[in-house]
Amino acid sequence: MDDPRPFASMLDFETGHIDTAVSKSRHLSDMVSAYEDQDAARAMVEQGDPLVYEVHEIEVPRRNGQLLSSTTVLQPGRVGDEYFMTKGHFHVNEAAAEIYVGLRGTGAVVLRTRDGEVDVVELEAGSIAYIPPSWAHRTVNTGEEELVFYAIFPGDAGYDYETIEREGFGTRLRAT
Ligand code: S6P
Ligand code: ZN
Repeated sequence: MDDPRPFASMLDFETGHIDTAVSKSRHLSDMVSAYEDQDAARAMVEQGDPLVYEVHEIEVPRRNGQLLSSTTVLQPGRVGDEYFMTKGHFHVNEAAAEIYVGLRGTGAVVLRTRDGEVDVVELEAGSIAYIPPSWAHRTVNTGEEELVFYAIFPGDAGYDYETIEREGFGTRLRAT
């Protein structure tokens, strides 16, 4: 991909849609093993396989010096008592930090290091959450409406989902 010319995209703070973005959807069937109660997750998949989240990304070259950005629209809902969440990942480039700007809804970012240290940062409209290098991150919707946030991260960050699929985050956010 060539270096882009300067450009502006339009972000709808309500829906999270970006006019120039490429979108992808994650349904529950894409992430059954992320939830503790996998029997409950499989039952929900059979009953209609709900949409859990969508990501709308502004595409730029995936290399050092570029900045990727995207919105995530995370649905409200639960599998058993565990809130809907993203899969979560480390960046392949461990030096790559990230910023999340909360636009709508209520939730949290769950983070962990490779050594298993865990942290949780609240995310709501107006929050600016800082994800330092080397911290894996997953967002969780603890509210009753969609959780919408805008993410900015280095073009060469990359996604390591496998470590999280194998080891999880060491903590789960549940309805009490
Ligand atoms: C990318 C950034 C977000 C997530 C998105 C979906 O570095 O952290 O755009 O990709 O929230 O989460 P996940 O874990 O499925 O990529
Ligand atoms: Zn990330």
